[in-house]
Amino acid sequence: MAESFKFIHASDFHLDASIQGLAEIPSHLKQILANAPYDAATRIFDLAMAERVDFVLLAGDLYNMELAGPRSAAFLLSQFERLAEKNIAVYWCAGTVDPPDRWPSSIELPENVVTFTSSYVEQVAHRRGGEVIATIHASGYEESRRTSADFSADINDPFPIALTHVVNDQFDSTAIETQNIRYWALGGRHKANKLEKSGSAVSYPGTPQGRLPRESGPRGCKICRVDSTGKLKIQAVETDTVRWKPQKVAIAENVKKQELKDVLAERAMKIAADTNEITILINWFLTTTGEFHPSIRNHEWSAELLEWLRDEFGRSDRGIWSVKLEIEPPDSLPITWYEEDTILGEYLRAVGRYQSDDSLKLALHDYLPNSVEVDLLAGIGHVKNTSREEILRAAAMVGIEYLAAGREPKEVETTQNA
Ligand SMILES: [Mn+2]
Repeated sequence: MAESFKFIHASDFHLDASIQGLAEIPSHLKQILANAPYDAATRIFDLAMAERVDFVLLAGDLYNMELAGPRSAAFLLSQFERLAEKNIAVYWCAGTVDPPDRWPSSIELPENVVTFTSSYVEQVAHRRGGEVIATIHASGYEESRRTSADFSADINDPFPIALTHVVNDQFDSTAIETQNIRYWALGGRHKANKLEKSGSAVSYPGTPQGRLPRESGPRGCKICRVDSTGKLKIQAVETDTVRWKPQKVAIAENVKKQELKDVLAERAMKIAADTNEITILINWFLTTTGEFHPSIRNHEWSAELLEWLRDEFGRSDRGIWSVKLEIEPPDSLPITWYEEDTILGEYLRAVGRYQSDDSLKLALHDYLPNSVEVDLLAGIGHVKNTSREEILRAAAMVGIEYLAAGREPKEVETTQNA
C-alpha cells in the first residue's frame, strides 16, 4: 500500500492582465475588477493551505514577466512563502509569458519552489519523509512540440505526472498516449478541460479568473486526490471573484416595457440567488420573435432598460452588473418596406442585393475616414463570410432607425431576411 496524497493543479493566472469588455467601469467595481486575478489566485493558495496538499503544480502563464510591474512577482513570492511555511512544494513550468529565468535575479525564490524553464523534460521525485510519492516529468513551453512523446515514465515509477504548457492545441490532447503517465497537468487553455483514458487523465484547469466576455462561466483550478490504492479523484474548484454570464432572452417584438422588465428581473434575481461572494457581469442579448416593431429598437428605450437593470441589481459590491443590452435584428421586416418608392425602400433593396449576392464586395474601407491606418483597413475591408450576414442585418437596422422612425408595420406578410 502506498501513501495517499493530494495536490493542486492550476495555470494561466495572467495576474497582470485586466478584465476587459466594459466600456465604463462603475466606481464601486474598480477595485474588485483590478484585484480579481490576484483574488482568484489567492483562493488557490488558500485552498492549498486549507487542504494541506503535498504540492502545487503551476502549468505556466502566471504573469507576463516582460510587461508586468513588480506587483505580480511580489504577490507570487509572498504566496510561495506562505506555502513554504507549511512545507508545501511548488512545481512551476514556464508558459509563453513567464519563463522563470526572467524572474528578477535579485529576488530569490524560496526553496520549496522548483521551476522548469527548458524545453527538454526534467524529472523530479517528490518525497514525503524519505519516500517518493510522485514523479514529476516537467518541461517549459516549447514552440516546436507537436506530440506528447517527449513525456514517458517507467511503469514502476510512483505516480508519474507530466507538467507542461501547450498553446492552442499544439498537440492533440485526444491523441496523447498514456506512456505510463497518470496525470497530464497541462496549461495554456483558459477553459477547463479533462479527458480520462485507460488509467490516465489529461487535464487543463483553465484560468482561475475569466477576463473577457467570451471567457464566461465559472473558472478555477483542480484538486487531485490519490488514495492508498493509487486511485485518482479530480475535483474542479471555482476560484473566480468576477464572472461573465451572458444572457439570451427571447421576447416578442411587440413586448411592453413593463413585461420586458419583469422578464429581466426574474432572470436577474435567479442569477443573484445562485451566486454569492462573486460579481456577475452580464451582457444581455435579446432575441425577438414576431413582426418587426419599432419601439423596442429605439436606443433610448434600451439605454433606459440598461440603467434600470443597473439601479435595480447593480449597485452593490457582490451583485450583478449589466454591462450592455443588445437587441438582435428581427427575423423579418415588413415586405412592403422593400417595395416602397422611398429612400427607405431604396436602401433596403440595396442591402438586399448584398444579402442575396455574395460576390458583391462590401468594400467598407471606401467609407472610412482617410485618417484610418492602411493596415487597419486590411482587417476591416475584407469581411469574413461568417460575419457578412450579421453586418448586413445590422446595416438594415441602422437604415431603419433613421428612415423608418415611428412607423408601424402595415402588412402581415414579411420577408425572410432583415
Ligand atoms: Mn494563457
